[in-house]
Amino acid sequence: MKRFLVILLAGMLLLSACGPKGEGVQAGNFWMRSGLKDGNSATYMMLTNFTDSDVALLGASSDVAAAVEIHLSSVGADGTMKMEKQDSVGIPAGAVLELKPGSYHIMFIGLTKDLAVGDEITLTLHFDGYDDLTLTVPVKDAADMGGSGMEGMP
Ligand SMILES: [Cu+2]
Repeated sequence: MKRFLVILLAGMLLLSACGPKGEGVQAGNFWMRSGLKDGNSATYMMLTNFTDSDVALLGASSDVAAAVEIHLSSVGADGTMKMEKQDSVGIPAGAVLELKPGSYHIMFIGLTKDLAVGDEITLTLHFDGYDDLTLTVPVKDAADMGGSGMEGMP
C-alpha cells in the first residue's frame, strides 16, 4: 500500500510537470461593467477548473486600465461594502469560481477610455502553472445583468 502511494505520488508529480491536463481553466458568462475614462470598472465571470489539480488565479492584465487587480467585496461589520485586493484566488480541482457583483471581481482602476455598452475589451488572466487565458469581454449594462441592490458597487 505504501509502495502504491509512492508510485501514485510520483505519477502525479510527473503529470504536473507536463503542464495543463484536460481542458485547463475555462471562462464563461464574462461581462464588463460600463465606465468612464479615468474611472473604475469591473469584470465578472464563471471560471471552471477542468483539471484535477487546484489552480490559483494570480492576476489579470488589460490595456484599458492603468491597473487591473483581483478584488473581493464584502459587507463590513458596520454594514458598508468594502473591497480588498487578493494576491491570488484558489479554484479547487473540478470546481467553479464565480466572480460576481458583491463578491470576487476583476477590478479595473483608471480606465484609459470610456467603455460603453456594446464595446469589447481584451482581458488576459494569469494562473499559477497554467497558460494565460485571453478573453474578449463585452461591456454590458449592470442593470441588465441582475446587478440590482449593488448599483455602482463592484
Ligand atoms: Cu474592486
